[in-house]
Amino acid sequence: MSTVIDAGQVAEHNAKLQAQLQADYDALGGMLARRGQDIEELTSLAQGFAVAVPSWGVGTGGTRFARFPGRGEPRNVFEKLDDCGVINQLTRATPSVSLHFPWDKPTDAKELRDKAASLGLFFDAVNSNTFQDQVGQEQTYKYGSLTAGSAEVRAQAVAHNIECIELGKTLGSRALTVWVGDGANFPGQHNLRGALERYLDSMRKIYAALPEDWNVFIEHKLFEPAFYATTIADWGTSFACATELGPKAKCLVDLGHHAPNTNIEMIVARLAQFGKLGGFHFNDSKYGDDDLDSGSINPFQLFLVFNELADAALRDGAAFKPSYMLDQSHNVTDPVESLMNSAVEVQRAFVQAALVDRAALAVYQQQNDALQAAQTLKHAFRTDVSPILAMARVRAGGAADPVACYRASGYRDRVAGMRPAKAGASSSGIV
Ligand SMILES: [Mn+2]
Repeated sequence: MSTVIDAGQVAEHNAKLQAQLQADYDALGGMLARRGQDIEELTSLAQGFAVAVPSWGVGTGGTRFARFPGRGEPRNVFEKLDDCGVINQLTRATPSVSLHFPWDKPTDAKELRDKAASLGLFFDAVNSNTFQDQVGQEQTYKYGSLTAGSAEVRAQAVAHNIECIELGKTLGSRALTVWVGDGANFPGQHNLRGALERYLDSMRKIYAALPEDWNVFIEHKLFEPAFYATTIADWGTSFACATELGPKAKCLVDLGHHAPNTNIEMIVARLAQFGKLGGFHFNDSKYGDDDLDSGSINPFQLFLVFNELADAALRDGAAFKPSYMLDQSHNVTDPVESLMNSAVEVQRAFVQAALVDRAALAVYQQQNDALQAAQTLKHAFRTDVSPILAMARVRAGGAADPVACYRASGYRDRVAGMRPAKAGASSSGIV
């Protein structure tokens, strides 16, 4: 039984909404034309946007307290790919998947690559995992992995990362993302400088195993599970390590991995300026690393991040190509719906940033006209580009309204019948 949604159902859904969408699109096109902007160019731009879906995102997430699984959750990486295929089928904005090892470790990597290709998907960065112990593992990561005091633990963590690179090569990935939760819960528990020296020593070995056309992304995170001093806690440490390691090492910005009120768009500008912005894990946050749906709490911040990315793209041209990935935890929603919505919200910020009148902004900045400079950004942010996003999807074969189309398709009911719950099964962690 096929698990992707029938193309006829998508076409029928779009046909029902076609007249309404065209009217909204024409109205927006007229308004943008008066501003000197061509809606067709913006629609093409939207069609070129892509953000990777995390394999771990299609299962229900959870907190430190509990996980409440949903119906029809994928039980293995092949079923995860089916869900990712639906997300891309309806949004046409998520053609790639970011895998996480060992959760997604295939017995036959080529079979997995073929499965992805059959769904029109490919693989983005692969993620290593040295923040939990696996069955049968010799050394424990309880007291750290790449930074551990024990040489045996560090060697095991390095070997795992190199294995991820080898798997990624077979799967067609071009990057490894490394996040370590290593750190201390007590003052004095670690020698702060010594831990970072050991991290660099381990990362040099991983870096040496990277193929010529690969990157390694260093993901920083302020806290958790280490609550006193996380070794790679901030972008400054990440930048220093990426610089130390070499040109293939870059920094990955997970929006949720910062203190509340941190100016993330400025971090993005700094990393872009110095050629070290490798990519993103998009999500949203209210308090800490909440991993809420992208754009659900602070869409203006997301827009300001893309405003910096648009500026960097103008300055650096085609050479500027950070990787975009979602990284969220879906605790109370259908993960497929959350991921579709989130992909659209990130795409929305991308298109809104393209609406910024950069010539006018430069003049206001030169004139020290702070109020009008801010209004120039707000003007773009306040423009509802939904008809552009919907038209981009429909023209590419996606759904005018992905969530409505998904619900009408009965996909969740269908897979719930095919995927009976498996006791104790959970590989839906988030990083
Ligand atoms: Mn992340």
